[in-house]
Amino acid sequence: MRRAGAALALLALLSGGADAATIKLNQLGFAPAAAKLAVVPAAAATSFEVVRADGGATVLSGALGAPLRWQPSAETVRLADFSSLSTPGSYRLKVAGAPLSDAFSIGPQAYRVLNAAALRAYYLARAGSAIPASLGGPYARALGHPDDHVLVHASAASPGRPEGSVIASAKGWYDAGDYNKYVVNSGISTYTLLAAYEHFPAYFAAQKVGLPESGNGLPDILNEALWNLDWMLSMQDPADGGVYHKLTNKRFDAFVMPDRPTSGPRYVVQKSTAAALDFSAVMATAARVLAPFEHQLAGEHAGLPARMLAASEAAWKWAEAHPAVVFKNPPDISTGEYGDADLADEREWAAAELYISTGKDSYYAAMHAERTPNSVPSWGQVQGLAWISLAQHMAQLGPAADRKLIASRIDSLAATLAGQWSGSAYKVSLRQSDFIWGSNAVALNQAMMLLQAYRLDARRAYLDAAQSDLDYVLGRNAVGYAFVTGFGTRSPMHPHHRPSAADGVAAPVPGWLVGGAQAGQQDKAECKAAYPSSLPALSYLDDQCSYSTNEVAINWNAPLVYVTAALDVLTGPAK
Ligand SMILES: [Ca+2]
Ligand SMILES: [Ca+2]
Repeated sequence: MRRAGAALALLALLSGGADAATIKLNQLGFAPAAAKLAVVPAAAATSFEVVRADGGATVLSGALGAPLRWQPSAETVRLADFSSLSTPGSYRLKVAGAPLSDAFSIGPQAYRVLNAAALRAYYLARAGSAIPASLGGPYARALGHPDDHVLVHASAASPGRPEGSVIASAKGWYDAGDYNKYVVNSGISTYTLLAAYEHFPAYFAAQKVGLPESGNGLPDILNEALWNLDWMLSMQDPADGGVYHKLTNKRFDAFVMPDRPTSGPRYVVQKSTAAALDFSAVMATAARVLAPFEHQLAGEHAGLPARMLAASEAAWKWAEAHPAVVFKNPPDISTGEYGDADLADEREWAAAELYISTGKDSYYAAMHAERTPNSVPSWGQVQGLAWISLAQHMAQLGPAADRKLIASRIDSLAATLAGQWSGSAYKVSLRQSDFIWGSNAVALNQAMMLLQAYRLDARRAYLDAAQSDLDYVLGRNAVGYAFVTGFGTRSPMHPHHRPSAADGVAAPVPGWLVGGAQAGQQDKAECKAAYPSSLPALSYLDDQCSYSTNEVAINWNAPLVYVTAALDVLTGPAK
C-alpha cells in the first residue's frame, strides 16, 4: 500500500458525494432487530417519516433529535431514530426541506451479500492465480506475479541464502492498490479473517463465495485464508526461523494488469522482528483454526496445523533472539515500508496466540498481560488482537490466565468507544482524531472491539454502536458515500487500485472498502482534481490519484468481513 509511483490521474469525473442538505444513512439497510439511525441536516424540520420506497405510503413518523454540531465536518445535524420499524421491506426517509433519502431495506441477513463480496475481493487479489471467467466474470484476468523465482535481496542475505539466491514464494494476496506482498499487513488481515471464522463458524460454513477450492470440505473463508497462509509460510527462512519482511519489486509497478509487470525482478527483503512476531501470531492462530479440518487438508496441506505451530514457535524463537530489528526500506527499494519501531504489541499478540494454541504458561507469562493495555487494532498496533483471542477462548484457558483482567480489558475499551459514540452528533465512535489514513477501517476496527464486549456481556449499547460504525462506512457519513465498491447508491468508482484502473471494465473490482476521509491529502501534488474540503470528514476524493483516501487494502477489508458477519449473526434471530 501507500504511494503510487506515477499515478496517472484520470480526468476527475467528480460524480460527487451527497451535499450537506442530504439525508445520510446506511444505503444497504438493516436487520429487523438492528438500531436504525439517519443523519438529517439541521434545518427547520423537527420530524421525519419513513415511507415505502414503492408508493410512498408512510409507515412510521417520529421526532428528530436535538440539533448537534459535528466537529469533523463542521455540520449541525439531527438524528432520526427509526429503530422501531422492523417490518421487512424497502423504504426511504422523508424530511420536509430535504430530498427524499436513498432507498434502504430492512430484512434478515442484511449483509450476507456484502460479506461474500468483501471476501471475494481477496480471491480477485490473489497473486499467482489466473481468475477464470467462470469465477471472475468481467474481472477474469491472466495470472500475475507467479513469484516462483524470487531473489534474496542483499538486506536478506544469510549463510544458507546469499544475495541473489533464488527461492519460490508463490501465492498470497496483493496488499492493496499495488502488487507487492508484506508480511506485517498480511498478519492482521489474515488473523481477522481467521477470527471471523473462529467466532462465527456456522455463518461462514454457509457462506459460499465461489472459489476454485469451493466444495473441498473447508469453508470458503478458510480456503481464502489458506492462499495467503501458504505464501506467509514461504517467507520463513527454514534455516533460522526468521521471516522476511516483504516480497516486492524495487519500485511500484505502473497502473497495469498484474500479468504485465513493469518493475523487474521481485525480492524478499530483510528479516524483521515485526514480521517474525506477526507471522508467529498468525500461524499459531491458523494452527488451531485449521486443526478440526485435518482430514480435509490433503496434498501440500497434509499435516499443516502441526507444521504451522512449529513454524510459529520457530519465528517466536528468532524474535526472542532478535528483539529489535526494526524494518526500514533499503536505499534501492521504494515500495511500502510498514515500518514500526514499537514491537511490544507484536510480542504480546504472538505470546497470547501461542499460549492459546499450545497451552504453555510460559507464553502467557511472556505476554505480561497485567501491563498490556487494550487498543483498537491497526497494522502497527496489534495488542488488541491478543485480547480478542483471549476473550474468545476464556472458557478453555488454564489457571495462569487472569479472566477478570481479560474481561475488564475488553469492556473498558468498549465503554470508551461507546462513550464516544453516544456523545457524537453523527452517533459514530470515530472522533476527530480518528480521521487518519484508512479512517473507514478505524471505524470498523472500533466496531470489532465493541462487538467483542457485546459478545462477553450483551450490553446493547455496544451492539448499537458497532452497527453505527458499519452505518458510517455504508453511507451515514459526511460525504454520503457507501465506501465499498459496488455497493450502495453512491460508491467509489475510481479507487487507487491497479486492476480496477487497467482492466477496461467501467465498474471497479467489487467488494473493496476504500480508505476514506482524512485531512492529510498526502497525494495533493499528484491529484489534478481538488479535494472538496480540508475538513477531516469531508476530505475525500473518488479519484484514482487519491492513494490517501481512495486506495483499497487487505487490512481494511478484513474488519469489513468480520463486522458484517458479526452483525448478521448478532442482530439475527436467536439460534
Ligand atoms: Ca507495533
Ligand atoms: Ca475498471
